[in-house]
Amino acid sequence: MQARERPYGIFDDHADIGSPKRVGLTLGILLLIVFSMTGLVMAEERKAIESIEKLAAPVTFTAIHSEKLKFDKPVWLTPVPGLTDASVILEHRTGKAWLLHGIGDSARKTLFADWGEGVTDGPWEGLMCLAFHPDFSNNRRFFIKHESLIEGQRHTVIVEKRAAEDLRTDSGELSKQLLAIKQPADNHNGGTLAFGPDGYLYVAMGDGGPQEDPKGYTQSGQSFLGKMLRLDVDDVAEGRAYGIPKDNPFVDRDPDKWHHEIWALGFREPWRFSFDAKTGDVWLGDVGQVRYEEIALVKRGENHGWNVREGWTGFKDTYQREGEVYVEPLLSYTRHLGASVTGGYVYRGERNPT
Ligand SMILES: [Ca+2]
Repeated sequence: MQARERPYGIFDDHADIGSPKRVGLTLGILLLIVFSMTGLVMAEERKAIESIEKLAAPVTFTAIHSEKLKFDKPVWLTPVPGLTDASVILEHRTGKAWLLHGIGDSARKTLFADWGEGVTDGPWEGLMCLAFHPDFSNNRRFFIKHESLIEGQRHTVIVEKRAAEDLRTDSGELSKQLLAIKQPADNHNGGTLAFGPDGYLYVAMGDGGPQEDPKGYTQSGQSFLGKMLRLDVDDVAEGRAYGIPKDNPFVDRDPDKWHHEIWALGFREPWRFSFDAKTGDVWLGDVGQVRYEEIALVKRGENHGWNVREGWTGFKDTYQREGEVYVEPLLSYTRHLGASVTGGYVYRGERNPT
């Protein structure tokens, strides 16, 4: 099954999605909180976590470079496949990507790319993420996500690029836009794109802003906003820049009503997510409106509730659909325990036992 034919490129998510008489939820938080929730009872009426027990032993961190090495608002770091001892660090607002060579006091940096000219610079807009293709060391393909002005209109774009043969810089040879998603406001643009263990590219999109998702984009199948998307960048459909995986959950739905790229929905500002290296599970931090931050375990086809649900409580019923199942977050905590949740990784090592 394929989505209806349409040229890849710019998608206008501001189309009138109708007024449903529809009765139709960030990780500096680490796994500390995730582990601390072990033993929580899944009950119908749950209250957000109000307190968290201290760990028996504090988590320790090791500096990956000296204080002399400076980065301007670094927002993402990822190792470079095919290179030993090298990572890429993205600068949020300058649009620059740096290669960090080595680790510790002797680490140094060289410029991987400067995409600043095409990247919108704002407190919530900028260069968000970079994902290397699973076979990057052979095909040199990688993907970036950032905000961009297209004919004066703000968009979030997913762009494919190719590294130089030594894998240490962007070659500049290729810049293929997979998606350009129109943004109603400068915030809530989502953060991560990453390849799953299935080889598909997952993209987390926020509700677009500005606050409370007033147009109901998150619950609409006609919008990319508030969604986890899943794209096939290897088996590319004719006339498109990507393919739709055959087992994406909504491929059997009317393509005029549901984008077939959607893998899960109901997110407000899914900033960082990661795959559990052992189980493949998707762990995601979703920034709350005012009251609750959320950590979610996301599975195929799930609706995580925003803006009908926030945390473990109701938020607004405007876009609620009758019979719709809203998946609750694994963990919901109030702001006095921390600011906007980021995301994190499942840790099974022994250096920092909990
Ligand atoms: Ca936005």
